[in-house]
Amino acid sequence: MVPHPYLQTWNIMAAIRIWIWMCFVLELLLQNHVMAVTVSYDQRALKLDGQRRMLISGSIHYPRSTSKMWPGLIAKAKEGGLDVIQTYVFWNGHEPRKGVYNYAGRYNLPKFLRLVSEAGMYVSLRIGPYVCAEWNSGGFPAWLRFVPGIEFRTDNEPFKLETQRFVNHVVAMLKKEMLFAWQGGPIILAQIENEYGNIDASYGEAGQRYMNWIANMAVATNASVPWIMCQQSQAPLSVINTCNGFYCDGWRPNSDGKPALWTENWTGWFQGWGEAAPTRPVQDIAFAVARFFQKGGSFQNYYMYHGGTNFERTGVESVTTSYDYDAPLDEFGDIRQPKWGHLKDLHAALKLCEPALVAVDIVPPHISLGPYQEAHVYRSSSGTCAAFLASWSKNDTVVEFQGQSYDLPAWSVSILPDCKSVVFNTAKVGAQTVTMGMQGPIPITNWVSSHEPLGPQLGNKFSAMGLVEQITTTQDTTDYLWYMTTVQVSESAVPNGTAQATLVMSSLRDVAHTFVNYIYSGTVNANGHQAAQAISLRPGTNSITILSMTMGLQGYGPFLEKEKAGIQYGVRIEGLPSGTMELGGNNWTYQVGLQGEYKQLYKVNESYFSADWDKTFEFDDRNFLSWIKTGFDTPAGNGSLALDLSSMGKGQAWVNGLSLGRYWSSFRAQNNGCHENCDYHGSFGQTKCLTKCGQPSQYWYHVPRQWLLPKRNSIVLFEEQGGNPEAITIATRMPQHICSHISESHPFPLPVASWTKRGSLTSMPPRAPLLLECAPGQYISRISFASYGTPSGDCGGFVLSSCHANTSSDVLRKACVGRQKCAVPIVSSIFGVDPCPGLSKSLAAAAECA
Ligand SMILES: *[C@@H]1O[C@H](CO)[C@@H](O)[C@H](O)[C@H]1NC(C)=O
Ligand SMILES: *[C@@H]1O[C@H](CO)[C@@H](O)[C@H](O)[C@H]1NC(C)=O
Ligand SMILES: *[C@@H]1O[C@H](CO)[C@@H](O)[C@H](O)[C@H]1NC(C)=O
Ligand SMILES: *[C@@H]1O[C@H](CO)[C@@H](O)[C@H](O)[C@H]1NC(C)=O
Ligand SMILES: *[C@@H]1O[C@H](CO)[C@@H](O)[C@H](O)[C@H]1NC(C)=O
Ligand SMILES: *[C@@H]1O[C@H](CO)[C@@H](O)[C@H](O)[C@H]1NC(C)=O
Ligand SMILES: CC(=O)N[C@H]1CO[C@H](CO)[C@@H](O)[C@@H]1O
Repeated sequence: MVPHPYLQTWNIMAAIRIWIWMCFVLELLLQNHVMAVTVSYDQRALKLDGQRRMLISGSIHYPRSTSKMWPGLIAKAKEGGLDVIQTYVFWNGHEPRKGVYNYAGRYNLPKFLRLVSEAGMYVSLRIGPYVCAEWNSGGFPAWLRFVPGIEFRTDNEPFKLETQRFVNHVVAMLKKEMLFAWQGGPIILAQIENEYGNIDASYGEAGQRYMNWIANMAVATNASVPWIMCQQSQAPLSVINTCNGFYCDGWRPNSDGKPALWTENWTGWFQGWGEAAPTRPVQDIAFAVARFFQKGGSFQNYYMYHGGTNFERTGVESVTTSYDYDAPLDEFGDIRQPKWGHLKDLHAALKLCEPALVAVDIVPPHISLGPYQEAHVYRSSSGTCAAFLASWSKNDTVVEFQGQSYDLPAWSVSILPDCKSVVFNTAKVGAQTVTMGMQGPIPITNWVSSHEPLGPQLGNKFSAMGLVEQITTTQDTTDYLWYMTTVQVSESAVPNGTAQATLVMSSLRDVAHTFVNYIYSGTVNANGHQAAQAISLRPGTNSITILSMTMGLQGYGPFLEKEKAGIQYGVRIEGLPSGTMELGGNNWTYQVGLQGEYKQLYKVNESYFSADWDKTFEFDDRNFLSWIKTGFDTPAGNGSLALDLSSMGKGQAWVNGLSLGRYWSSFRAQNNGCHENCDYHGSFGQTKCLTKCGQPSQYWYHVPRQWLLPKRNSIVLFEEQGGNPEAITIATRMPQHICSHISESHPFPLPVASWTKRGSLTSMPPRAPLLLECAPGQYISRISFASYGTPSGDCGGFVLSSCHANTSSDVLRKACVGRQKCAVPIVSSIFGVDPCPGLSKSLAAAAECA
C-alpha cells in the first residue's frame, strides 16, 4: 500500500495544531463568559438556553480529596472532555451537630462549585438526604437517629421535618452564593433521594407517599433546575427518573417527556477490607457509554471519575480507606492511563456527533447489520448525519453499512460523525498505558510508643446490667467501645488449672479484640454475624474484656436508623464441663473510646505529652494496643505521597493531627478469583476483573501534600495488632513505565470539517500518531522497546515479529528521549523503510520516565 499523501507528517501536525487552537478558542469562550443559563428538557435531552445538549459528566466527591487538589482534579476532568461534575452533598459532614453547619476545609462546597464554574463546567448536585456513596451511614448524621420517633426514608413526620429543613438550608445557601445556572452559577441539575426504588418495597404504601412527598418538596425549594431521582421508576412527572448501572443502553425513563439520563455508570467498583481490587477495562466502559448514546442516551455520568480517599472515619461499613474505584483519576488524583485518555478520545468523538444527535426528536430505530451487530443513524433534515456501528459478538466481524465494509472488533462500537468515517472505536485504545512507580521510598524511623490501657479506666466509664448497643452509646464519636465483666469459674470446672472454652457473641458488628485476665485471646471479624473466640479460663474470678469497634456504619438498605453495632443478642461461654454460662445479663463496665483519643495523642508533636511516650515499641499479648509516633520531613517535589503501612497490622493513622483514615494491612485478599489481564468481551460485573489477590487489600495510604509542613511533620498510628514500624516508608508516586501500541490506521477524533474541507481528495480521517508522555517536570529517559512492523504482545510484554523496521528504536530515541512527551507518526517515511509492504503495520513502544 502506498501511503496516502494525507498521511504526511506535516498534515498530522497541522491538524493537531488546528485542534489545539480550536480547543483554546473554545476554552476562552467558556471561561470568560459564564453567564446565566436556563435549563429545561424534552424527551430527547437536557436543554441549556433552549439548545439540546449531549453531556458527559463525572463524579468527584469533594470531601474525598483536599481543597488544594480540587483545581487539579477539575482541570483534568475538563481536559478529559467532561462537561459536568457530579457530586453528592454529605449531610453528616455539613451538619455534624444539629443546627451547626460546617462548610470548612474539605467540606467547603461553595468553593468546590465555584472552581467547577471557573473551569467552564456545569454541576449535577445530588443533595441527599440519603447518598449511599459508600459513605458513613449513607450521609445521615449520627444525631438524626436519636430524634424521638424517627424512621428514615419513609412517611415519618420527624424525618420529613429534618430532611426538609436540611434540603431547604442547602438550596438557600447555594442560591445566596449564586451557584444555580440561572444565577450564572454551574448547577444545572439537582437530585433528591438516591436509588430509593431499590428499597421502597420495604416501606409499602408509606414509601410511595414519602417518594411523592420528597419529590414535591424538592421542586418546591424553587432551585429552578430540573430535579432527578435515580433508580426510581415511580418518580412523579415533576422529576426525571434516571438510570444507574454498568450498562444503561436502551433504558427509558417513565414518561415520554423525559430524556434518558445515566447518573451512575460504574467505572470500577469499591473495595472492602480483605477483598481483591476490582477493576473495569476501559474498552468495556467505552463500549457501555457509546452504546448509551447510540441508543438515545443524552447525559451520562462516570461514577467515579475521581474516587479519592475515605479520610477520618467517613467510609461506610467495611470499605477500605482508599475509594480509588479504578476511576480515570486515581485515588491520588493522578491520571490513570489508558483509562483517562481512551475516554477523552471517546468524548471527542461523541462531541463530533452532537449536532446530529440533538437534531433528531425521536431516537432512530436500529438497523441490523448481523446477528450481533447493529447500526443507529442520526440524520437531521439539514443533512447532518452521525452513525454508530455496534457489535456485541465475542468475535471480530466485518459489516456492510451503506455500501461500504467496516471492520468491527468484538464487543465494540465504531463512531462515524459523518456517517462514513470511523473516528473512534471503543476497542482500539490509542492512549498510552502508564505504570506508576513509588519513587525513593524514605524510611520513617525512630518511633516511640505509648501503651493504651486494656479495658475501662477513664472517668467516663460506667456500669450497666446487660449489653448496651454501641452506636447509641458512642453516638459514633469513636470506633471503639470497651466491654468488661467478670466470671466465676469453680475449681471443679477447671481440672488442670486452666480450662479451654469458647467466648461466643451472638452477633457482633464489626470487629472485636478479646482479652481474658488482661491477656489477648484473639480478634474476631464478624460483620454482623456470630463470633466465636477460643479462650482460657482459670479457677476463681476471670475478667473478660472486649474492645468492640465499628469499621464505618451501615450505609445501604432500608431501616438504617435501626442498624446496631457492638455485641448484640447475648454473649456466652461455651465448652466448660459445668455447661454454658450466659454473660449477657451480667454487670458490665463500659468505656466509650480510648484513653489516647481523650488525650488526643494523635495531635502530639515533638514536645507535647512527651512524658507518656516510651523509647521502644514493644508489642505482646499483654501490651496489645499501642500509640506510636515519630516525625518525618516532606519528600521533595510535587508528586503525590503515599505511606507504605504493609509492615503494620490494623489501626488508624494521623499526620500533623489530621486523620489519614483506618488502615488494616494485615487483612489480605483471598488467593484466587483474580484475572490480572481480564478479557473485557462480554457483560461486565464487579467480580469479573479482580486484581491483587493474596495481597493486603490496601497498604498504600494517601498523605495529602496540603497537610504537610516542609520539615518535622508528626505522624501517629494507633496500632491494634503489632508490626514493625521501622519498616514504614513514604514514597512519591510518579509515572515510571509508559507504553503504547497502535496501528497505522488508528482513527483520530478530529472535527470532520478540519480534514474534509481543506482540499483533501479524500474523506479519510487523519490517522493518530503514537504519543508518549511523562508527567510535567519528568522526561523520557530511555526507550526500552520500539518496533514499527507487526509486533505482538501487550504493553510491557511486546514481542518482535519478522516484520520489523530496524530503525524503530533510533527513530523513537531521537523523537522522544530527553523530552517530556513526543508524537511519532506511524508511516514508513518516518522509519525510512517499509518492513513488509502490503501488510497492515503498527508501532509499539515502551519507555521509562525519570
Ligand atoms: C417558592 O416560590 C413560591 C412562589 O413564589 C413561594 O410561595 C415559596 O415560599 C417559595 N419557597 C421557598 C422554599 O422559597
Ligand atoms: C466465534 O468464533 C469461534 C471460533 O473462531 C466460533 O467457534 C464461534 O462460533 C464464533 N461465534 C460467533 C457468534 O460467530
Ligand atoms: C456493677 O459493677 C460496678 C463496678 O464494679 C459496681 O459499682 C456496681 O454497683 C455494680 N452494679 C450492680 C447492679 O451490681
Ligand atoms: C507542639 O505542641 C505545643 C503544645 O501544644 C505547641 O505549643 C507547639 O507550637 C507545637 N509545635 C509545633 C511545631 O507544632
Ligand atoms: C511539578 O514540578 C515540576 C518542576 O519540578 C513542574 O514542571 C510541574 O509543572 C509541577 N507539576 C504540577 C502538577 O504542579
Ligand atoms: C538495518 O537493516 C538494513 C538492511 O535490511 C541494513 O543494511 C542495516 O545495516 C540495518 N541497520 C541496523 C542499525 O541494524
Ligand atoms: C443497581 C443497578 O443498576 N445494578 C445493575 C448494574 O449493572 C449490572 C450489569 O448490567 C446489572 O446487572 C445490575 O442490575
